[in-house]
Amino acid sequence: MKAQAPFIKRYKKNPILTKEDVPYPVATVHNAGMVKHDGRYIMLFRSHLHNGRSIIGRADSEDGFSFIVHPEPFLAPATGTIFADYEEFGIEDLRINPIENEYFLTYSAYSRHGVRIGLARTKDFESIERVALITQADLRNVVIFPVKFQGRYARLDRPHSEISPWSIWISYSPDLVHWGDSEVIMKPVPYHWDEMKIGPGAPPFKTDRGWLHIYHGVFKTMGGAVYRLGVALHDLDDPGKIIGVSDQWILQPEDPWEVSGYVPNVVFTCGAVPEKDGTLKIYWGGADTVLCAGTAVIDDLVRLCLTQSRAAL
Ligand code: BMA
Repeated sequence: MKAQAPFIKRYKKNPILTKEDVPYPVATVHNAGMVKHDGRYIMLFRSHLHNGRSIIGRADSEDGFSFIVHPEPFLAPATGTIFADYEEFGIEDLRINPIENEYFLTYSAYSRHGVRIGLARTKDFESIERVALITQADLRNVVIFPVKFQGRYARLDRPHSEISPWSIWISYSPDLVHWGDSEVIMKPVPYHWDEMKIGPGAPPFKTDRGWLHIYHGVFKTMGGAVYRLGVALHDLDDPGKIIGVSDQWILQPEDPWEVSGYVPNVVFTCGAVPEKDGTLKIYWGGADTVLCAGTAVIDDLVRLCLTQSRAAL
């Protein structure tokens, strides 16, 4: 049976978080890492400050839809360490990667040297330790699989290139700090909704049929770029092997706060929460201005990858 659109059902009270909900001055609230920790939903969201640079805030929720923002920012650019040199222009688009009873946070660190990825760790979201900068410039959107494959961690990322449209790569590591054996595994398709570039979105999570990865794809129009979300299924034992990629997008900008805002026509995800009942809560920034939520049936997304797939490469 074919899975039917809409694959993501928008929460009826979107947007779920705006700058008015934040108790310190910010211009936007978007692109949030998400996790369910000890039964509570924790959201680590990006905000532009009024100087155009970004920091990360924290909000908590009992039900995954109504969030209360903490009075102070969660993470701001580092000072006084090696990280400070690379976070000078701000930190953005944090992902929460659950690995071995800990959470590894991957975020974009911007500076005069380009954009790199910072890795930090926390067990409780109270004390956080920065571990390392795990990429050179220019690479973004790092998500890490929750388990090791033949003794090595695996991540998806997106290097910049002037020769080829920006694509999704995989790399491996023995210790989460040193990464290698990189390979390109998924590329945009010409004259397709993700023709301009693609990049990892939410950290992949396990299903019976494979690792499900929600990614973003971009199409350039006369009115600017349109950011949409798509879905791919990776082999359970070999995450570098893609079993299927949905030919169709699963979400596109449609609500007024997705179509217009700081950057028009953007839905961008950094996090989703799979639930025990087989549903998924997914979170996205609308027009780089507000945060939205929706739900999906995980099996529908898996079926979409298996039955209506385009080539990965
Ligand atoms: C990407 C990133 C995201 C942003 C998106 C749309 O390149 O910078 O943080 O949401 O563009 O502006």
